[in-house]
Amino acid sequence: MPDLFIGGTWTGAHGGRTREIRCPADGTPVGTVDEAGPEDVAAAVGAARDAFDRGPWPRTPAAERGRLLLRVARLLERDRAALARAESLDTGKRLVESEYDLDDIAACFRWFGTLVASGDGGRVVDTGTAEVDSRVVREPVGVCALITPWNYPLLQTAWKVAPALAAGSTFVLKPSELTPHTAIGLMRLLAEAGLPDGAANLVLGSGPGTGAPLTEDPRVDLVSFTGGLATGRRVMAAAAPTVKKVALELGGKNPNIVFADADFDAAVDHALTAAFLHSGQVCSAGTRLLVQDRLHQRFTEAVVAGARRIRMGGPFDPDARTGPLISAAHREKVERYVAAGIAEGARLRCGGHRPDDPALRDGHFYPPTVLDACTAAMSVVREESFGPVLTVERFTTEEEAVALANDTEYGLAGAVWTGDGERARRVASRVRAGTVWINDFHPYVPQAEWGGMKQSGVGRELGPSGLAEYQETKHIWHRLTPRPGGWFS
Ligand code: TXE
Repeated sequence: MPDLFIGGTWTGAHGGRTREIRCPADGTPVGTVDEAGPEDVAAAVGAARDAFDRGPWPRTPAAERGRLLLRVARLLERDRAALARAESLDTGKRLVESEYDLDDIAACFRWFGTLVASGDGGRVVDTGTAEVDSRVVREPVGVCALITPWNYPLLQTAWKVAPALAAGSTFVLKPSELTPHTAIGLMRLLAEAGLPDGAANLVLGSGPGTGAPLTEDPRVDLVSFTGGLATGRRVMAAAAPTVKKVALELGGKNPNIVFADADFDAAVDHALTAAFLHSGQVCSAGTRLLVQDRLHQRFTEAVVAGARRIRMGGPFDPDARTGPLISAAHREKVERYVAAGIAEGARLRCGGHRPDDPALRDGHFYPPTVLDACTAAMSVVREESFGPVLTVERFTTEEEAVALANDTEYGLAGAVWTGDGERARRVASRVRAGTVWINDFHPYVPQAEWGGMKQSGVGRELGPSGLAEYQETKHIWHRLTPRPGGWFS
């Protein structure tokens, strides 16, 4: 069956190009999918444009759009096992993590479905005269290009698809070329749920070959992108000539600040999850551990001991606690950052080389790695390696902790650990990031906004703002009894 979904029809790529997908855990072939080129992208944008300008979806009442999203949530729950398996084969991540993701994905559809169905119906503006009915309404933004990465393929897709559809917009989705299978699965569910043809379109392929033409097409109104900073800058530049709206989520170098009065065991446990969950391939990973001087030695030793105990393995290995990196090229990038850190004076405390275990030989595995004695000048501290690499820096005062935390061009997330509630709130308010956890790391809920300050991005996903990204506001001024204004007479 062909894999591109354009105007409600499954179709192959122009020229018949395909791409083979292999599991990062052991290199086994997972499937071969169609690879879209510029002609396919143009056709998909045309279908989305037509569905927006002439189709029923943007004109479907909000309550009905909400009901469709709730149907999609139920279908996701029905197909949870198969979709989780597909996600794990594409990404190499543990099956249990993909299953958690599927629960979050269904919850995301449910949240946006409920939010839009409860609709605010616009706002009446008091103009000071009964002769005018003035209201501000929300309308769908139009045709959206949704471009997603490989670390949480279906989850990040859901964060865009669900609000776009809730708003009544139409879209063309381009998932990462490395992890296309669950996007195909989602398109099938949207069609099964009764979404009109052309409202949802799927193209598969590389960034330059498929993603770039999508960001340049003048018929696209908004580009929502999650991925790396360098690509995000390119997407923004490509959107500029036709002044498309852009929403960007571009990762982070997230500080995890631990004061000496923190709950020691909880802070150590969460420092490990913060840095090594999904082998560090998480935009909000707590990669910069900032520890107060007098706790530094004991805390770092405990983190190193914990990191050494983390067992790596493939998606279906019940004893594994983390999986491989996404690709050979990505592992080499992580290795270069670790080597650069050591060359710049960091002290390697654990990890730092490929595993010897023959069972892991065919996968892109890289062990949890801790670098101590780091400084903010090092590239491994400043740039996103996006692997299981934790850097440790020390601070003495609260002032210093805040300065170190904010010494980054990113601003996605961060955490502060302390037993002092006053200090926790002070530090949380001073860390320039879109999410700050106090005595915790990583939880999120679809009701709360997610996104970055500084170069971590533009706009917010999730929460009411996540829906507003896919809407335009319009002021409608209605004079109830027309009469001349008299300005020139
Ligand atoms: O990401 P890209 P890559 C970071 C992480 C990682 C780095 C590079 O640091 O090491 O990015 O990863 C599509 N026009 N994050 O190269 O290139 C691409 O096909 C339009 C953080 O995999 O950003 C894919 O669908 N689209 C991040 C998507 O962009 C283009 C998650 C992301 O790929 C394009 C992943 C172009 N010119 C990586 N070039 C996070 N924020 O969570 C590529 N793409």
